[in-house]
Amino acid sequence: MISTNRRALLDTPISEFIISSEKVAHVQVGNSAEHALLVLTKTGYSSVPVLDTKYRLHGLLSTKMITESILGLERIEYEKLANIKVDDVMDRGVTYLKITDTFQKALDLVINHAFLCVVDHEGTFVGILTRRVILKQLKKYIYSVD
Ligand code: 2BA
Repeated sequence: MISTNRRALLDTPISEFIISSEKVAHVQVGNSAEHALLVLTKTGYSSVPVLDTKYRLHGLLSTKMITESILGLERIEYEKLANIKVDDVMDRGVTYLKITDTFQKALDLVINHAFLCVVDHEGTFVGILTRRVILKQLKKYIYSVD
């Protein structure tokens, strides 16, 4: 019985747990690092997806990536922010999930990633899956088996 429930959770499609794209803070390819820093600071998220106008996923951008790009020898060179583009500093090697992937795959990946971007069959960004949501589901499962 327990193992059946466990299998059921592991096989659950991730589509049930996604935070949909309209609720996800993001920046666009071509935005300046100055604008991106504003978005990151205002939303409070340490890292957000980088999308194009067709909502295709290009990478991830964090405050750390921006700060490192303006780090001079003795000071942070804030005046450079307006001339640096998101594309110049983002991480392009994004680990992502497909909408058809299961909870099991997400569980494996959230060990090393605070969140994962999710794309549909055409490669369009549909939202994110966060470590918080995965942990909540795991907690629910653990408390339900006795
Ligand atoms: P972080 O920004 O480093 O946030 C780590 C955890 O801190 C979050 O875990 C959440 O529990 C809490 N937190 C941070 N900012 C918050 C806020 N503005 N409102 C509510 N809670 C906040 P998770 O929820 O598991 O999220 C993991 C990561 O996913 C976040 O890392 C962030 O990079 C990204 N993320 C989550 N929700 C997002 C959204 N709506 N838009 C863009 N990125 C999001």
